[in-house]
Amino acid sequence: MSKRLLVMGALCLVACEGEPLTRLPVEGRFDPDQIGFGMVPIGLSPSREAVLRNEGRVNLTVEDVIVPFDFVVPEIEDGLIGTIVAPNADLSFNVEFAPTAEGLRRGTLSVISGDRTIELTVSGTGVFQPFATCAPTVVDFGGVSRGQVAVQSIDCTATGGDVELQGVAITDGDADFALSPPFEPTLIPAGTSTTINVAFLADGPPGARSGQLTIPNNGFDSVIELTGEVEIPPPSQNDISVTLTWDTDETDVDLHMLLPGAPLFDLEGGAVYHFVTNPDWGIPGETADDPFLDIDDKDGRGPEQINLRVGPPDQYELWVHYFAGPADRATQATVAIFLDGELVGTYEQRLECKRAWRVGTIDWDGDTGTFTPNGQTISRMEGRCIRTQN
Ligand SMILES: [Ca+2]
Ligand SMILES: [Ca+2]
Repeated sequence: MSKRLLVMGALCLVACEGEPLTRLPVEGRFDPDQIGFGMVPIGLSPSREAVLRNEGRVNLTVEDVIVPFDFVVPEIEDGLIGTIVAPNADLSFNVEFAPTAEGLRRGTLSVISGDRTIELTVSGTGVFQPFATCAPTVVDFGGVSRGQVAVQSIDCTATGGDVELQGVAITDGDADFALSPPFEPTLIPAGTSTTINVAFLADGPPGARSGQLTIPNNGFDSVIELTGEVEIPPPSQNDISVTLTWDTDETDVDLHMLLPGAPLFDLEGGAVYHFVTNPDWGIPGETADDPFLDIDDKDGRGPEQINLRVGPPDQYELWVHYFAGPADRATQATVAIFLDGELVGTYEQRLECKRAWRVGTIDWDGDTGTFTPNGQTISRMEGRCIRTQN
């Protein structure tokens, strides 16, 4: 056989239609290979994630899934059969335990792929016991401006008898979510409901947050997923808001705001800019009085934005530095300054690469402020200017 044919034969082991020269075995396993649900009140159906790993060199096709009595795989209704798992890839799906009677259930959940059966041991004990059903099980607070607090309610209803809720707590993400007010241990009489209020404390840089609320009841945990997104507060919610834009593509111009005496490019927390995006100003550990570089544009035109929600009385100096771009092309930078939600001025300056513009100084007394423009420009060492050849 020629070398070329040998190579094609090797490829056919995994890739060719029809009958391969040699059939490689399907290899897979569940990791972990058992799921225990513990005691579950009859009427509930908690869910756990099963992970099936393809450890072979050929695709693993889910041809059938055999599920023991009182367990449920909802994804079977949703196209699980026929799923192809590539070599070294994982397939995750949910397994629910929905006991219909008291006692231990233990069985084997099997995934069939070719002549291979991959097994997962599942177990749980059904118990007759009152329980609380809590809804919704997923709470999405949506977008909330930094500094705002959003509250949503979860209702828990006692089924099958009285239920005592004790130890309700934020078990993940307690910097972003809180029980508001704190939830004291509560006895819910059978057939009635109680309300748990959860707050999303939007703080820190813009972006997604997630957490979990755990509601233990009669030895069984209800877990509520919490999500929210911190949004940039609008100028009306900031004492000081400054936006920089410029008029060239593929150029990085930067906005800097400095405390009195702090140098440009200060790394000690006296300045907010792209190297130090959220220094602790004002009261140490208090976040409301800290500035944020909320938008950091590096590839041209901006906007780039600094916000300070609760500004301590002080003088804040604004600078704009042309950090990176073509050495032979200037850009027109524009700065818009909002104090207490009002636009107090828009200033423009033409800048070449590595030049810095001292825009001026904000005098802020804690309630209102004024802006005094400066207009000086200086050269800086920092920056990357690209020389183009003519
Ligand atoms: Ca920038
Ligand atoms: Ca602070």
